[in-house]
Amino acid sequence: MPTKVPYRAVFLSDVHLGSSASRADDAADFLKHIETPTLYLLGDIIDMWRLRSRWHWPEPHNRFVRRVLKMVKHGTRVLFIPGNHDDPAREYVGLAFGGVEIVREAVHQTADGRRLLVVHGDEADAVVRHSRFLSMLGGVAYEKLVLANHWTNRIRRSMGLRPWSLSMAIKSKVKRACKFVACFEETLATAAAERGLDGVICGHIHKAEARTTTSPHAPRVEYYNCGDWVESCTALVEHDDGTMRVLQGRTFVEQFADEPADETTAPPRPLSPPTPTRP
Ligand SMILES: [Mn+2]
Repeated sequence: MPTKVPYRAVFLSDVHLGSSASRADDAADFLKHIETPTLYLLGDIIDMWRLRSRWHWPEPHNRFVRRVLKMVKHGTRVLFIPGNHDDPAREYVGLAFGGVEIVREAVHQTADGRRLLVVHGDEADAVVRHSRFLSMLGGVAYEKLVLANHWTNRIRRSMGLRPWSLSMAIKSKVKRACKFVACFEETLATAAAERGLDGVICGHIHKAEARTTTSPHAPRVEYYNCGDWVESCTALVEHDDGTMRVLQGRTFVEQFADEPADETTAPPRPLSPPTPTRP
């Protein structure tokens, strides 16, 4: 019997099953070593956008699903809040599949009485909310831009002009991304504050966080983001006293390293680099 660490609640999001970038195996390993009365799956668990264009479902993705269902069987209440990548599931809000309850959002009460809004977070992402098409175009457009930059510079050089630097363009893109993250956090914290709640727990932007916001719009509102299982492999846990903490999944699992492997052995990772997944 593997050792399990008990938590009062566990939150994870953005596993992106169905995408080659998903670290489903790491996520399943993590679930194997925790026990909790309540598990929140905060959206983008299944990447239906990706599956629609190409079917990809290796064994570790099943392993993750089996882990979740096993937890249900052992008495864990599992709440699934669909995200933008698994938005077809939003049509099934109010229903349960295999004991997994599908809800639009939730309010989690911590051991010390704080009430936290639990959402995926794409509600705060204006680009995604107003035009999913535009955001899909964004990824393709970026790849095209890299290619176009090469040819643009060849032409510019042949005309005696200085090459146009893509790295400069990327830097400004990064600057805008920083602003976006701050804006995203503030939007959600404000939404929680407006509803008289103490904070928010979300995913979506693949950036784990646990902090108290200090913006004038949302003074002293807690902002938690459980990160993702595409790159960072992080989860958010609540301890028995109500303390919330971001856990790095792989570091967490390493403490159980000498235990026997799971019922299924994972095939080796593909050698080709996985396709990046956007929030
Ligand atoms: Mn998302």
